[in-house]
Amino acid sequence: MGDAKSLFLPDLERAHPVSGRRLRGVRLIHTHLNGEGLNDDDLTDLALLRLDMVVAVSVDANGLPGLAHAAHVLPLNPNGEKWVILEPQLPAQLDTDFLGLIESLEEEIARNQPGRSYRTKDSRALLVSVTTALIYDAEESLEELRQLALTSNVEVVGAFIQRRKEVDPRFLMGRGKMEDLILRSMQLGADILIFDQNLNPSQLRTITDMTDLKVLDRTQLILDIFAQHAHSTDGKIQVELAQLKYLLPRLVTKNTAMSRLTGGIGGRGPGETKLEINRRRANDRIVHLEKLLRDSAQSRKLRRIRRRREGLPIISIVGYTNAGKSTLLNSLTNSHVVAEDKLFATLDTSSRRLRFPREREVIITDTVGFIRELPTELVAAFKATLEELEDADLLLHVADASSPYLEHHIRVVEKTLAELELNAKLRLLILNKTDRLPPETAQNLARTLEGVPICALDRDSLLPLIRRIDSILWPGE
Ligand SMILES: Nc1nc2c(ncn2[C@@H]2O[C@H](COP(=O)(O)OP(=O)(O)OP(=O)(O)O)[C@@H](O)[C@H]2O)c(=O)[nH]1
Ligand SMILES: [Mg+2]
Repeated sequence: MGDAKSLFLPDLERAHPVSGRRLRGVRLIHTHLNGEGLNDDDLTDLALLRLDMVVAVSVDANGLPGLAHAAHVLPLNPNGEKWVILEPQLPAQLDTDFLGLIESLEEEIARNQPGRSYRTKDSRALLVSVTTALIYDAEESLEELRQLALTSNVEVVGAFIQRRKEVDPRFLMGRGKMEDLILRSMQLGADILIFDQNLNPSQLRTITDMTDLKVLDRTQLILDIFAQHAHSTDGKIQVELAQLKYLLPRLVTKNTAMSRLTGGIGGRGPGETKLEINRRRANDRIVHLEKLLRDSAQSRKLRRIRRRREGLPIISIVGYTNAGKSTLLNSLTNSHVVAEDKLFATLDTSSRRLRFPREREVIITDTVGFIRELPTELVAAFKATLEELEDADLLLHVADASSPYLEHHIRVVEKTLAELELNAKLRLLILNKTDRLPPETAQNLARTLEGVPICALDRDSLLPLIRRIDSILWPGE
């Protein structure tokens, strides 16, 4: 399999997929012609390829076998040791029960992974953040990533933050760190690495070249949730388009990497279908979907014209995801739009009529939530849904006042509105979930941020808001 200088390893994931096991079921036994023991490359292969064991037999000047050096990885341990190198022995004297050793190792690793269900493949993730940001910010962002993962029905088994002065645009993180990461994921029983930062195509390629774990980034995870939550025809088209456009430049030529993109999480298409990613077909599909969207743009336009003719003022609810937008729409209009403690529960716009005091009526619409670091292409993909916002006479910006990240969320929403060229619209900040705060805190926030405090779950708390909207829409009356 090699010569004096290098070793060629076949594509192990093809021949010996790891699925269901922790170790690969492959032992690498090779010779070292200069009589040296295990080197760094050997140990890297051991970890990255999840080998059961690596053995190097040294050879003396006469071509006779010298000592056999062997190493295997270790289960999660308090000292953070990654592997153990066994006492070197002459091959003829080796009396280790290798199979027994490996089986007990598998068992011990499994014991550290309670609740592992083999029926749901692809369900345990290790979250990774490689960042130049302060640890506090990285943790905030990772916490959100955890919520995203939960929404996507992925179990999170651990998190890994690496702070760097600069992030390398090609490699993201060094080989040594990558090795730690992959070993940790094996010890924790993770099948997926989810990166908090969006990976550019070359970063994704270097990482998938090093491991056969599934690799996703923040945007892919969000797209996966979108794919599960899109219901309307337009919504589904938009999601599939966004998925294809994001994934196409990231398609790695290796077939294995392709299948890693398609199966399970990250490969779910809208409406229970599987996302088909094949470079040539994908391009045709993009053209087709774009045409569909253009066609339905026409009927959306007619609908909007008809609505404007009715002359009712239009109010749109915007805000960070999970802030309580749908709950507010429901309470205001007594309706039953889906509202849940999940990120991106709402993807499709829905409109209701709302009756105001003095026999006045408005149309009020609920929209998809915003989130930090949503790539501009993704925002653009939602243009069709969001174009309704252009008609709005007033934007209600709902924020979760009980979130420790309130002010950050408000900034993200303002920034996204600016990107959508909606920042000239009249806006009213609403501080929701005040039931979770002491009353003075809510009052203080309302004063400093100039917002209206409400609890969207409690209709009685909405009266001041209704009066305020009334006075904005019909000033001086
Ligand atoms: N305690 C409390 N919980 C609230 C309040 N308003 C909403 N919630 C809860 O917050 C969660 C999210 O509410 P949604 O209305 O789905 O939020 P959303 O902004 O529409 O979220 P997405 O559509 O997912 O972006 C739900 O579990 C609601 O029950 C509130 O005033 N107080
Ligand atoms: Mg909603």
